[in-house]
Amino acid sequence: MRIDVLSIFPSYFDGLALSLLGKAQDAGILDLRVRDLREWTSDRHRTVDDTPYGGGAGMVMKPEPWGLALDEVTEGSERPTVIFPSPAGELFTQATARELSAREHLVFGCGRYEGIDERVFEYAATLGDVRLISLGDYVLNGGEVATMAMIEAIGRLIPGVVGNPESLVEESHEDGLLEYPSYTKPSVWREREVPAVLLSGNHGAIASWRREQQIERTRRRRPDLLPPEAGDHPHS
Ligand code: JDH
Repeated sequence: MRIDVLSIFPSYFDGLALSLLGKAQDAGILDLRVRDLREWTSDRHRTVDDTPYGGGAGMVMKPEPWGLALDEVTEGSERPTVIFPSPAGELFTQATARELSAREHLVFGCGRYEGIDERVFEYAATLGDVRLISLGDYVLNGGEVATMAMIEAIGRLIPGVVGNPESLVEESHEDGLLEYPSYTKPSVWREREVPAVLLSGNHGAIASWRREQQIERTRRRRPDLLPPEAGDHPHS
């Protein structure tokens, strides 16, 4: 998979190469290219922002550098997926990560200030499939942190990126439940004991206990993921 990132803060992405994604890049599974949007400016001050038409607070990213940058990084690409992180976008979920992990070429356009001139999204739609995606319902200062989170979530779904294939096998069950709690040695730590069932060697009992824990955690935090319980909907 090829991933291009356009940002005025390219050094944000240095950490990605250090983590598990670095190995994938060395192995040629992932081709991550981070570019400074200011490469596509031509004025003395390398300007990427301007005042908003219609007035209002803050600055807006001007379209010209974006147009040139998108032309260059999508050149010769069949049908890239162009992603603009945005607080107004569709919410990013594991299903989004899975869908995007199957694409051949992703381009992330990281906005700053109050966002990007709207015409950039229209123009990008002539080059590829455009997605406005939000990392979550809170306000960040720009698209970089959202892009890093999305690349990490997408990257670990690409075969060969995650070191331990078993951890992906477990996830691929995709039963929609949250994970069970994990423990390691020592079996007693600061007066806290590991649940006895996990030390029992009874693999059936362990599997049942873990499934119960998953259901209980899911009921507490994401009741929408569970089927309605019998007797849970009184009519009077
Ligand atoms: C991209 C610039 C900063 C800050 C206006 C929006 C009131 C607009 N989950 C996520 N949160 N934030 C982002 C994100 C933020 C970005 C950019 C992504 C580019 N910014 C910015 C404030 C506004 N504000 C909220 N309204 C309720 C108006 C942009 C993001 C993602 N992904």
